[in-house]
Amino acid sequence: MRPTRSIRFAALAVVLSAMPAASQELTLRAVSAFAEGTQFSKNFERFIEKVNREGKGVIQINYVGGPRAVPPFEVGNAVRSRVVDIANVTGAFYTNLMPEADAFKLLGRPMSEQRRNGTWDYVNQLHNQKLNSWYLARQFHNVPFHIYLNKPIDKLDFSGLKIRVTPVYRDIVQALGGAPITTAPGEVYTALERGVVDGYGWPITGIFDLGWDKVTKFRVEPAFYSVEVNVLVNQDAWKGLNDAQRKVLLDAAQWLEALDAENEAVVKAERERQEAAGIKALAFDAAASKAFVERANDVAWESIIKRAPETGAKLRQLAGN
Ligand code: 173
Repeated sequence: MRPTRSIRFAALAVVLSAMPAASQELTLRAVSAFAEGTQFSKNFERFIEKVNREGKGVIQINYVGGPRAVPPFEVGNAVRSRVVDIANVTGAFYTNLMPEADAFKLLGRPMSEQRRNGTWDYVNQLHNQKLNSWYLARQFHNVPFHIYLNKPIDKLDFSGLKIRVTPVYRDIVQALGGAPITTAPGEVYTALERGVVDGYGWPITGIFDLGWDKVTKFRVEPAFYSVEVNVLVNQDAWKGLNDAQRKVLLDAAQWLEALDAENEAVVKAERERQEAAGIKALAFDAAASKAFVERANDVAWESIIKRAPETGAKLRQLAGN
């Protein structure tokens, strides 16, 4: 006797539901807001390798690449609308969608602590609501920013200087009399080479990646704020994952955050490398340096709280600075 169509269909359904996890391997599409292989993409790329190694048969990540795939200031929107499933991006690049993202540079405690004291939870909620994404990991809390210049200054005053910025540096550059010009990292070299700007904001690490050392004379001391580069997962993609798939991502995220322990040595090596490349540190006395850092913090909070009164104030409370 031949099985009826409905029996055959039911049998197929049973077979499908009993298939091993291997057949359910899921692939997420990823981009980075920073160029491939450079300082602020590197650890994300290590994270992807780890997921692809440990997630065989469960979850994989297809790395589409850096800014050639999606322009840096569009990456937040791309993860929000699920043009990509997962992104490596700094909050400074999506303040158009989340003005208070500018405050993440002021959250400088180690991530292990931020996960314990409620900061991660709150920042995750903000991402859920405003970026339709899950705040999977944050990197580089212990790497600070600097202003680099091609004209010397004899006090901490940027009057008459055009300085390339992102939202990270805009308020302090303006407060000290400089003229801020916003560009993506990919335009910094040309802007310096052509003299469109006299300097730029950037972390202590990474200026060699795109050859900026060749067009940089000075680094202003002191350092300020705290780099934050986040791994965000589109929330619909996140909700669609099963427990095994989430576990692979969560374990790799924890590992990624722990890589920040390497940064102390990376920062030290980078300062030495800049010195060897002839980039001169412009340092000022202790009182002026302290005033600069305090001013940088104050103008940033003021500007964030003006744009996002409630959430900005809550972030300031969590930051404790
Ligand atoms: O300068 C920038 O482009 C910027 O805002 C940034 C943020 C985090 C890491 C590196 C650069």
